[in-house]
Amino acid sequence: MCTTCGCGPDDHQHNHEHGHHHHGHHEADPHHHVTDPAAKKISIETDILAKNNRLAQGNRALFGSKNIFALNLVSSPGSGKTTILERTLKDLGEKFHCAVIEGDQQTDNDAVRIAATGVPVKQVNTGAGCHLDAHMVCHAVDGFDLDNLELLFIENVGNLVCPASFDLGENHKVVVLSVTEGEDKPLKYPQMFHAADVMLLNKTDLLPHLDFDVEKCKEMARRVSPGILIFEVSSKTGAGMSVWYDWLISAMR
Ligand SMILES: Nc1nc2c(ncn2[C@@H]2O[C@H](COP(=O)(O)OP(=O)(O)O)[C@@H](O)[C@H]2O)c(=O)[nH]1
Ligand SMILES: [Mg+2]
Repeated sequence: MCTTCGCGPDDHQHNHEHGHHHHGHHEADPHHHVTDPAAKKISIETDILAKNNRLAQGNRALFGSKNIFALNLVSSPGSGKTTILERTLKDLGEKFHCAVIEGDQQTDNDAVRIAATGVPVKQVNTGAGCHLDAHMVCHAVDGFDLDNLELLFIENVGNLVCPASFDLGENHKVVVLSVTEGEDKPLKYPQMFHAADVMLLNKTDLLPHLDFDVEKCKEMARRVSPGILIFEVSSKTGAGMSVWYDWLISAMR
């Protein structure tokens, strides 16, 4: 058994194919006679999310006890998460003790980019998995000096769907949308924009070449998430990044 989160060796591959609830003891299985495949699917999803939420609460308690401010960066592939992190770490890395967890299905390309900034980084490859979960994060932070860590960035797998459902124990989800993706993405992927507290509208340096309507995009984001904070940035030129830093520092304190 793992001493960090209490997982057993079979946990990672457990497919819950009988729809059992696993609360650490055996009990009457309320789904034993379920034959409707849709109902069975919902039951399995509920199991997975309940387990994830439990582990996320553990992560949150750990981060809280160590005074670690954790941000979960989510977006579609290529919106600029890693580039935003590279610049943010260059600009804030000397003020705060930072660390990064890099989630990708394959390769350690992003971890190599982050390591070049001098900040400790841990790569998590999810294989076929389309999101990070709280269990992966729980193990990934194990390697960091948590007593001295102040700011933890988690770059999620590029995907605007699944990461919305998986709490990692972070303080805030930060969704990155780049102006090349079209202003309607908040309406198309409302769960993600609803789950995020902050939206970084990235690649604003490209606006002169595009028809992208910034105000329309912000209005669409606020329609699905009225309280969402929106910062317009270019992680390439650095434009707008100081406003993002100001928010980050005030939210940490
Ligand atoms: N023009 C422009 N390109 C950017 C900006 N941010 C990122 N990129 C480019 O977008 C591509 C994907 O960026 P990356 O950070 O790897 O995205 P990720 O997949 O979300 O981590 C790279 O070629 C970056 O150089 C930006 O603000 N402006
Ligand atoms: Mg990346």
